[in-house]
Amino acid sequence: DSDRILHAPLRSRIMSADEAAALIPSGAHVGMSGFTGAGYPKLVPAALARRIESAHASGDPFRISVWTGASTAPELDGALAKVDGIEMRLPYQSDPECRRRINAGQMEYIDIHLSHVAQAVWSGFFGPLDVAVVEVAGVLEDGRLVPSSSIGNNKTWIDRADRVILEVNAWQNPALHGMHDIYYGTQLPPRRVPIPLVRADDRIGESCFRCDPDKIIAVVPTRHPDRNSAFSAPDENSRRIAGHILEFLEHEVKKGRLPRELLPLQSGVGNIANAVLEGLNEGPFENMTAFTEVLQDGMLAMLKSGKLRCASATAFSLSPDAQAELNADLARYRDRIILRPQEISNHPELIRRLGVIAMNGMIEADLYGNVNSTHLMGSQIMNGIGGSGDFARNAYISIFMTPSLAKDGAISCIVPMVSHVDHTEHDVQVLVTEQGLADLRGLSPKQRARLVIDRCAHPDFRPMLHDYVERALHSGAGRQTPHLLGEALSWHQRYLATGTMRP
Ligand code: 0RQ
Repeated sequence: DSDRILHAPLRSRIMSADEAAALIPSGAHVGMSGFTGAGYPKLVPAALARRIESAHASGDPFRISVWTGASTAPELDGALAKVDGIEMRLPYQSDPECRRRINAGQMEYIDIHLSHVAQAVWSGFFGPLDVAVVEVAGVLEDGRLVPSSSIGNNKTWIDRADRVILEVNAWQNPALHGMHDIYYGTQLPPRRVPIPLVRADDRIGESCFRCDPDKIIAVVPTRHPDRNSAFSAPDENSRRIAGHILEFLEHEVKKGRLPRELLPLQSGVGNIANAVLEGLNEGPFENMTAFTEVLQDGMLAMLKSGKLRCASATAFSLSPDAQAELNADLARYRDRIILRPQEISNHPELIRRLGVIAMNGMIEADLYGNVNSTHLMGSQIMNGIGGSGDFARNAYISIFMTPSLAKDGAISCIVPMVSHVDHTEHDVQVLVTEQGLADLRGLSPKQRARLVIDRCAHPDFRPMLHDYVERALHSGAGRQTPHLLGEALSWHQRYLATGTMRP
C-alpha cells in the first residue's frame, strides 16, 4: 500500500502503528482526524490504547487529551476511553464508553460549537497542540496530502501541531482526490477578511493539505474501512415529522418566502433527519442544494436521483451500504460533492449569507422555544452541541425536531422549562414533533407557549402544560415569559425520583 505514498522522503518514515504510538508522550494534546465515523485514524489510537494500558499496569498514570473534528468510532474514542486514556476530550463525541466516563466525572469534556474549534486552538485556549494524528488518502510526489472521507479540523491540526503522524489509508477511494476544498484564507481578528463563498458549490481553496514534511514523524499505511452504523428504516414518528416539514416548506414556497428549489439544506445526524431527506427525495422540489456538515444516506440518495444538485459538507456519514455505493461510483459524484474544513462548512458568515434551512434533532424543547440538544435531565451529556448551534443561530429558517415522547412515554419532550439550554428561544423558529409543527416566527412568548402545546406536545401532557402556563400567568412574578420557578423543573425531578414525568 506504499504506492499511495509518492513523496520519497516520507517513505523512509513508514513504520508500524505501535512504533508511531510510541512517539506520543503522556500528557500530550493530540489532534486526531475524524468526523461522524469518517476519516478517523484506524490503527494508531488503538496502538496508543495498548501502550496506555500497559503503562497503567506498571503504575504510570499515562493519559492524553483528544481533540477531533466530531465523533469518531470505537477504534478511537472507544479504545482510548476503555483504558482510561483520555484526560480531556473536545469538541463532540457520541461514544457510549466516553459518555459513561464523562457522566461519571472521570473524563473532562469541553463541548463547543464546531465552527469555533479552529479559532480557539489558534488562540491557544486549550494550550499547545503537540501531535496531530491524521488519516489521509495519499501523499503526492510534492508532499501535499490528499484528504480522506472527512476534513473536520485536519487543516488546523496539521498547521498547528509540532509533530504530525499520518495514517495513509489505501481503503479510501483514490477518486476522493479533487473532491475537497481546503480554504487557506482564514485569519484571526483583526486580520479577517470576508470568505469569498457566495454559493453552496463555490470552490475557494485547494484540493490538498499543505504540510511541512519535516514535521511528519511517522507514516503508517492502513487499509481499513470507515465504521458507520446503518440507519434504521424510518418509523411512523419519523415519517410524520418528515411530512410536517415537507408541508411547511411547500407552504413557504407558496407564500413566496422560499424559492422553488428551496435554500441550501442543512440536516443533522440520526434517523429523523434521514427520514426528512427521504421525504424530500420523494417530494416536489427540484434542483436543491445542501450546505451542511455531514452527508448522510438520505443526501446521497438525493444526489443520485438528481433532486439535489450539489452538496457541501465536511464529512460523509454513510451506512456501509451507502458507502459501498458511493465508492463504486465516486467519480460520478465527485464534482457535485465538496468537503471543506469544518470552520468553513459551519461558518456563521456563510450560513447567514446563503440563508440555510437548518434541521436538527433535539432532546427537549420548552413552551417558549428554548431547546436542549445535549443533556438528559439537565446534567448527563448525551453527545454534544456539534454544529447545531452554528446552524440554528445563523440559519434563514431553523427547525428542531423530536418525537413528542421519550422512554416509552415516561418523558414528555415538551416541558415547562428545558433542563439545559443549547439554543435559546431567539435561535429557534420552528418546532416539530409527530403531533405537528409550530412556526414560532412573529409570536410573543405567551403566543408561542399555546402553539407549542397544541401543535407539538403529546395529548397526554397537553392539559398539564396548559395548566402550568395558566397558573404561571396568574400567579407568577411576571407576565412576559410566565413561569413558576418552584415548579419549572419539577417534571424532570419527578422523572428522576419515580421514573416517569407523569404524576
Ligand atoms: O436514548 O437510545 O438510550 O433510548 O436520547 O434519542 O430519539 O434516538 O434521537 O438519535 O435523533 O438524537 C438530540 C441526541 C437526538 C441528536 C440528539 C433519549 C432517547 C435516546 C437519543 P436511548 P433519539 P436522535 C449535526 C447537528 C446534537 C448535535 C446536533 C444530537 C437518546 O440529534 O446529538 O444536532 N444533537 N448536531 O431515549 C431523556 C428526553 C429525551 C431522551 C430523547 N427528552 N429526555 N432522554 N431521549 N429525548 C451533526 C453534528 O454536529 C456532528
